[in-house]
Amino acid sequence: MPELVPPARIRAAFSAAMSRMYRSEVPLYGDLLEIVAEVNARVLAADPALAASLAASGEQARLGEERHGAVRVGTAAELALLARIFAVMGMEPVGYYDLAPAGIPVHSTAFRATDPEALRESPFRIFTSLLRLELIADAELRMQAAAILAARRIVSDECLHLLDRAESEGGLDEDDAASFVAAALETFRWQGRALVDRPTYDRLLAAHRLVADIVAFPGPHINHLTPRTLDIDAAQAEMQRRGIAAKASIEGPPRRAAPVLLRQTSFHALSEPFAAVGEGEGSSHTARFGEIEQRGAALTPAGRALYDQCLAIGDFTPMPDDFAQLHSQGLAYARFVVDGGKMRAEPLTYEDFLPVSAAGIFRSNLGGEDAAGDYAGASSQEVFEAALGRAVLDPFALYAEAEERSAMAAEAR
Ligand code: OOG
Ligand code: NI
Repeated sequence: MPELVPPARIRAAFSAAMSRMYRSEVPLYGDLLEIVAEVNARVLAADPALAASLAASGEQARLGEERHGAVRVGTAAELALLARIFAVMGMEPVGYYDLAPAGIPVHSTAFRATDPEALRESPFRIFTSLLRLELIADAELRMQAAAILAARRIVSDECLHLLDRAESEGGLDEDDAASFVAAALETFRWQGRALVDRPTYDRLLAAHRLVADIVAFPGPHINHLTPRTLDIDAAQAEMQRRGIAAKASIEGPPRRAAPVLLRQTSFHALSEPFAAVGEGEGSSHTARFGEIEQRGAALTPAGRALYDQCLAIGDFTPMPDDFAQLHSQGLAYARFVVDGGKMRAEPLTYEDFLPVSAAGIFRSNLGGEDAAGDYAGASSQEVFEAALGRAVLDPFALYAEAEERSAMAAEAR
């Protein structure tokens, strides 16, 4: 029996391959990687305590590797297929994000590794959104979009074949894993051609820019890839200094001494040429961009409720700006380390996303505020899970479990 490759290694290889591909497709992403590497090196050199803490948690090693991506699919079948592909890489759907209240006709989950050890090996995650066609008002266009989506195939036969093998044999050997990564990558490549003619593209675009992005093309092209920085303000300033068209404001909490959750910024989407059916490469589509993020402590449900309140009033003073206080007040999760015989609580890194920030990122890359539709109606986690073919995992339960396990391990020492 050939040896099976651990899923974390397949995930790491896929993440690296995706990064190479995106760098060649969107060269500005390469500039972001450069900026983030420089800023991170500077922060670590200036802050030995932070460097020691990140080294102790194994996060320093993962830092240069760390990134998330985002893709958008059109049907339940496509979502379920991606879930199977990501499962081979040890990624499970965590959390439910409803973007409709923010005027974006999708709902989403994040595929990621769930236990701290696997996250250390490769934290790669992918924010995956499913189009809610039922939110498109024009019934005729809705039917046309459904027909286009039903006819396309986003995964190659080779990839499907390897997927079946991985599922029936419980994994892939070295050769198959390499072929699987290469085949899966093709699903997310920008192909520079539409499935539809120009008038149809224009009609989809008029319904919502996102509808065109999801429906008009052969597959779920990767729409951004995001490296993790230790100082997003410095990275944002450097983007502006280099003349990169950065988003005006940083999403998420303000700059704090004790970072929480997630802060994000992006550069605006590029115009990329594509060929509509019956035409040469005369059209252009604007959807793909670059983003950077800074990650802080994971908050408990109480901490998250406080964050949401602060965000709503635009004032973060009610949230203690000190990790020890956040933790002792039950607002943030901790990771326990033993240091000189003493147990110490360190922040547990937030591994997920924020719906309000995500909506801001979507909007800034879909042509501004006018990209917001008006979608009343209930959030539909059940519908999403039915499409996915399983329930999403509860992020809070994962953080609580990680905290508990680290406490047990620390006590045992
Ligand atoms: C996803 C936007 C959400 C984030 O970092 O919050 C996201 C998308 O544009 O498809 O990636
Ligand atoms: Ni993102």
